[in-house]
Parts: sequence; structure tokens; C-alpha cells
Amino acid sequence: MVGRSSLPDGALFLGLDSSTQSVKATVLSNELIIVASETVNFDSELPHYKTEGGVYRDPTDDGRIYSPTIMWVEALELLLEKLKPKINFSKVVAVSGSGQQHGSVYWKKGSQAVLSSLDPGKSLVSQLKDAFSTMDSPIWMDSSTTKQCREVENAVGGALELSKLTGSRAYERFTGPQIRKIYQTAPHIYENTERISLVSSFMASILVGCYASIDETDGAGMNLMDINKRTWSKAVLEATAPDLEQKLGNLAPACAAAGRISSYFVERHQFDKNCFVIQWSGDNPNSLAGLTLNTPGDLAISLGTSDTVFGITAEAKPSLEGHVFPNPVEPDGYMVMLCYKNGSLTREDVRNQCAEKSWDIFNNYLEKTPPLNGGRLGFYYKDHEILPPLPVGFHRYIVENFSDASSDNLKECEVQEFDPESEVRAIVEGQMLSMRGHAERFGMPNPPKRIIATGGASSNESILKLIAQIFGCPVFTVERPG
Ligand code: 5FX
Repeated sequence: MVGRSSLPDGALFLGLDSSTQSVKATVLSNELIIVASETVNFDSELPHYKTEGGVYRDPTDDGRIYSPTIMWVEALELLLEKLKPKINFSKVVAVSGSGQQHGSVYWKKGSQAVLSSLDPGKSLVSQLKDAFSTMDSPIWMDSSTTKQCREVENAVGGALELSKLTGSRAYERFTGPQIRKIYQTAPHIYENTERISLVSSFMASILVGCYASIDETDGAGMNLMDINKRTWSKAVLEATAPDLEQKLGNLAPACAAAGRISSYFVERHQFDKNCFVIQWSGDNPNSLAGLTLNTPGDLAISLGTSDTVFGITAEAKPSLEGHVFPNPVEPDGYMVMLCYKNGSLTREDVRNQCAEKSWDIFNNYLEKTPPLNGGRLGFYYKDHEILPPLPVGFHRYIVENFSDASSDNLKECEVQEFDPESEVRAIVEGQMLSMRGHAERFGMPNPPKRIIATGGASSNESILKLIAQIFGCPVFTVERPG
């Protein structure tokens, strides 16, 4: 591996992030200083795919949400082109990345050969466009596999049994139920699939020029891996689809090297042939690693397209809510996580409707309304929510006798609307109260010693202040590329 003392002068580290709405690159120096960054936004920079927020919503299949696999390939190429004038790729000693969790890619039979013989004179898109048995990658926002979830749970003895085995009960967005749906509804696609990658292992595969392993941490987001043994669970594989193990390949620890960068990138982009590709992992596990979360009393909140809450724990105690994944940096430990689908896009919706599409006005409303909003509480689901699993809808309540110290006289009544100021406070408070409630139920530290906030909205000080009010602890955030 790359020892820090043996690093060449000017060594660089390239971190990539393949997320729902964009791909991003961050380049770090040997001293861990950010020296360059770049982004490719799918909707605005690759408009020919006609995605909205990086995804397609299928009007004929309720809850089906997917992305065009090849768009991620084109975005990677464009990202490297945009980065080229800013850094010398030959100085990059290691590259790794994050992928949106759960999303999956279906490599067609024969594609390993294509991947390992890419011609550096041609684009990746032109060579990989026919490499998939389906052009559609189901992603984490999908909620169309409830039937498959119940079937897999029932086959292994129930939801709790599945959770004890894999770290989570069956969730619609998890890759196992998604694979089962493809096997059931499009058996020819399943049959013609040589390898199934996660978004993380898919991007690593392109960089190494062969199928990269799924890492154990992102692998735990599939409802397929034995959370204690960190191997595929035979019982769950059988309950999901036939001959699945060979289509998944081996698992690898999140911190292992996937291989050296392929000759395609050496010749086309002048990377050094010794540059390591380190296993990619999921965006949330990598946030945990990047935030160097190593104290059990700390909680992290990531405010992005999805909102997530996570912490670390020594033991795996999976239950009916939330997820247990292997800790990506502590080989014997675990991370625990809650995920909400209605994150930044839902906050943006309320901003657009109530705050003239301006974050300044939104923040001003947050600052001038009191904590707990004089009893005006709301729950806003622009998309089918994961936690709690509820359909699309905005729900607003006024709690009466709110100042009364006892909870006996509290009475809530549902209302159709709030004034704009209260609406703004209600959405953010509703999100944070839900996080606090579920985090407590899941056995996460209460109150946390401190919260570390990350993700796009963590640059919003008014939101950070509100998090501190709801959780009753200090809130910190991290340096972000400008
Ligand atoms: C986690 O379980 C999720 O589904 C999301 O946070 C995705 O990882 C977003 F990319």
C-alpha cells in the first residue's frame, strides 16, 4: 500500500463521488489540503438524458425510480476532462470514491472482455454503451419492490430474522429486492447478466478495467450479506434469485485496494501506471470515514438529496428500523444509520413555495420563528418516505395547550396550511424531530455528545442552529470545497 513517508513529492489523492444528481471530484494534497474540485451536474450538463434531479420516474410503474447507467459513464469522462487543466493526473497516487448506496448496474454477458480491452483512442461511452443487459439502473429512491420485500422476509422467517441476518429488514430500495424484481419481471435481462455491480463497485470497475468487488460496507445495503460473517448469505441469496452468487462476485473490505488504474486511463489521461484504485464504498459509509467519526457518543447528520443520521457501535444489534453496516474503517466495528428520502428536494420545494425561491428569506423565517413554532408541527413527504414508510403528502398540525407543562392536555388538530414563516420552520423542525425520535428508538446516543453535520445543507447556519435546538447538543460542520 501507499505509505505516507514513501510518497513522491507533490503526490495527490483523487476522491470521486457518484451521487444522485451529480458526480464530483475532490483532489487532496499529501498534507490533506483540497487543491482542486470539479462537478458535473447530470440535468444541466448532460441534458440529452433528460433526467430530473438525475433520475427518471416511471409513470407506468408506481414508485419506480431509475437512472440511465451510461449517463454515469459519460459524466465520469466529462469530469476528468474538466479536471485535466487543474491538476497533473500523473501525480495522483490513489483514487477512490463514493457511490449513492443501493443502486445497481447489470453487466451483460461478455462485458468483462470489453472492460479489460478498452481502446484509449475512443471514449468510454462509445465502448461501454452496449455493455449492459439493461440500460436502467434502479436507484435508492425506488419504492416499487414491496412485494419482493415481503417475499424475501417470509422466506427467511420474517422481517426481524432478515434484519438479524443482513443488518436490515427488507427495504424497497435495497439491491436484493431490486434484483428479485428484475428476475421476476424481466427474466431475460437477469439471465443475460454476467455481473451485478453497485454504483460504487461499478465506478471502481471502470477505473481498474475489470469487475471490482462489492465492498463489505456498501454490500450490507443489499439485504444479501450476512452482517456478522461478511459473506453472502446463502439463505437470502436463495430467497432472492437463482445463481445469484456468481453474478455478485466476491466481497472485499472497504479499505482494500481494488487494483492499479487501467491502461486506458494511463494512456488517455496520463495517470501513473502505479496509481492505486482503492475500493469505492457507499456515500454514507464514506461520510462516516471522512468525518473520522470514532467516538460512540458522536452522531453525524448528512443533509443531502437524502437525509441520513449515523453513528458507530461496537456490536451489531439489528432491529426492525434503521440499518447496521460494517464500519468502513474499523474492521471489527459497525455503523448504524437511519435514512430519510425527503431531504433537500423537499426543503427546496417549501423554499420555492413559501420563501420566494431564496435561501436568505428561508433562513430569515427560521430565525424569526420560535423553537417548536408555537405548536405548529408538520411532516412533509414530497416522495414516498422511507422512515416512517408513508405515502406522498404534506401534513400540518396545530398542537393546542402547548405551553402547558403536562402532556395530558395536549390536543392536536390537522390544518390545511400555515403562514409562510411557520411552514418553513415546520418542515425543518419536523425533519429534525423525526430524526431525534427515531435515533433514540434505535439506541443511538441520547443526547449525543456532539453532532457533526455534513452534506449540502450543512453550510446553512440557520439549519445548524435549529439542529442544536432540537437535539440539545453542540453541532459542528466540516471544511468543504469552495
Ligand atoms: C442510504 O440508505 C440511502 O438510500 C441514501 O442515503 C443514498 O445512499 C443516497 F445516495
